[in-house]
Amino acid sequence: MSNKPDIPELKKKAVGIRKDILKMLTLAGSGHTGGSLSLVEILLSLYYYKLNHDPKNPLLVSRDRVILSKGHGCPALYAVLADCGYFPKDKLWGLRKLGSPLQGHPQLGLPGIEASSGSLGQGLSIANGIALGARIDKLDIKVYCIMGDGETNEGQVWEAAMTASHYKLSSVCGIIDYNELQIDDFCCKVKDMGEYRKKWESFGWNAIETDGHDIGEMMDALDAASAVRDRPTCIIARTVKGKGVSFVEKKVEWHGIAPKQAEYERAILELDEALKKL
Ligand SMILES: Cc1ncc(C[n+]2csc(CCOP(=O)(O)OP(=O)(O)O)c2C)c(N)n1
Repeated sequence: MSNKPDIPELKKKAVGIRKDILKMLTLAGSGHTGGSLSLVEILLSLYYYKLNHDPKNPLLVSRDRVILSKGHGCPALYAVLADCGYFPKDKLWGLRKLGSPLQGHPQLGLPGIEASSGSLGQGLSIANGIALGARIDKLDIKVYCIMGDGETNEGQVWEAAMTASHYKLSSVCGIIDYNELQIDDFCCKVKDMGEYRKKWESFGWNAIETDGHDIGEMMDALDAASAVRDRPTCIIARTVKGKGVSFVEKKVEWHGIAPKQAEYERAILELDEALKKL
């Protein structure tokens, strides 16, 4: 972990990443816009601050791991990985094309991808396995698992939560992209999870609530998670689905569609305006 990066610079980078995401999705003509845009600051606080990683040596044994369990949000991950230098940026424009390593859900083989994902609910179990293996190998690594709030309706998440707490896997850190929406409605309407933070705590986890678009708060939350050595931590990062594009924000219909050309151009204008104000 390095010193804290320049937050104004990262805010500008977040706008650039959002523009990349929109271009990828528009060129692909399909994909998940809302749940990609909500992930940007979560990913930047990991990749530009917290992670021990080396994009030029993606299999570095001592690297921290990131599992994007909500795999449909991968356009955001791909854009950040390319920006870090894991692979050339022009690969982004092949999203979802036949033969491209950048498929609609992450798959092993692309540098920086630690697990194939997209079938929701599985990532935390994978994170536990990596953490237990690292314990045997005496590797001091962190394993971050990014989940959607809707995803945590899945029963497997809670089996994995019990496992992580049983084995005191403090190296595991769950991050919830808590944008309150899922595929076809608000999470509380599909299956209300009640007192969400208490739920994680009752499963033996340390839980931290934070603003998932405030990079400074996210960095502090990640540091607070590292300081806890006897339990796993869950960071509940409050986000806005579709963040940054007014006509996409909080709109359930933008879960699984890509912008059309005119929508793309409108969105880019908005983001360019936002950039001028930074
Ligand atoms: C096991 C499984 N069931 C259903 C789906 C279909 N699906 C894709 S995204 C999604 C909603 C996920 O909601 P959330 O985790 O909150 O993601 P976000 O709103 O952040 O995009 C569903 C049900 C899936 N990918 N995997």
